[in-house]
Amino acid sequence: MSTLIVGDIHGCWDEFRELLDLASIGKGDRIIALGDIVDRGPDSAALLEFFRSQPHAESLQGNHERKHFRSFRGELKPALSQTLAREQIGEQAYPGACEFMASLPEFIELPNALLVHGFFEPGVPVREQRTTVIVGTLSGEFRLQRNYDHPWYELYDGELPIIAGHRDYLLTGRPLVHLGRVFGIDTGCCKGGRLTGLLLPEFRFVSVAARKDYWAEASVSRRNCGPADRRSRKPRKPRPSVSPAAPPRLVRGRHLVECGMTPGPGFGPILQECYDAQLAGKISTLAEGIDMVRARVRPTSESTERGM
Ligand SMILES: [Mn+2]
Repeated sequence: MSTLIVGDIHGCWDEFRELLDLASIGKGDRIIALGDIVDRGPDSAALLEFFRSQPHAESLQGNHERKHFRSFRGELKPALSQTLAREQIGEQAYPGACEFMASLPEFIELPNALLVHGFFEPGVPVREQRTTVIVGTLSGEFRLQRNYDHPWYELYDGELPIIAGHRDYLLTGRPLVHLGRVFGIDTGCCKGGRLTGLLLPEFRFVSVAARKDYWAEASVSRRNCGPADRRSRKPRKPRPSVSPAAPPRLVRGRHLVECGMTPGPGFGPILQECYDAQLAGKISTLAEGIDMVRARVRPTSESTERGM
């Protein structure tokens, strides 16, 4: 019997089915999603249905499931990704879906690995971890940033190898593996990356490419074409002009690698800067994007590259 651990699916039903086929998962095998099965992608409802109904499948609670049941209880305002998923799920099914999402565990301890959606605070036993840290909310992330000067995965001191989702640390479509003990397997499927799984007990990766950048498409089309009352009620700050079909990113993680940079958490801000420049019309070809990366990295390459 195999156990397939799956990174953040975010409503990407087609890629999830393809991953199960690729990993040759049958009814006798176990499937555990690391949470964030809903939001951003095209079919949150199908994922919820699958994990509610299949006895050999279970999911952790991610920060997105948490946002659903907390906003349903009136504890916070739903963001666009919850509003869109709620439409996919339907009003009739939504209360039950929230109840299911609230019932999901914050971690699962297997004999050979610890599974969490978000982060892990060093020196704290798993049962005493704060919910915000282990489920991966922003306040949990800020707590770690305030109190530690290294990313959590460099400080991980638990007994078992840990498998986490939530952050696409490398933005190259490849998972993060730190010292063979920490596996970060969210590889940004809903944003046009890949859906990654890890097969236990052998710790073998399986991965499929996303069919498209679902979140760019959904969020941009809703912002540009939302109901008139929604737009007029709350005027937004002017944004860089974005056409209804979000342009694909010119500069991607693999290009930073080609520029000689080592994959790491520093990739995110640089890639975002490049995409902002692209949307603002400052760069329009990959060559211009690479020039921008080189100009940004070169002046202080000795001092900054270590941080990447
Ligand atoms: Mn998450």
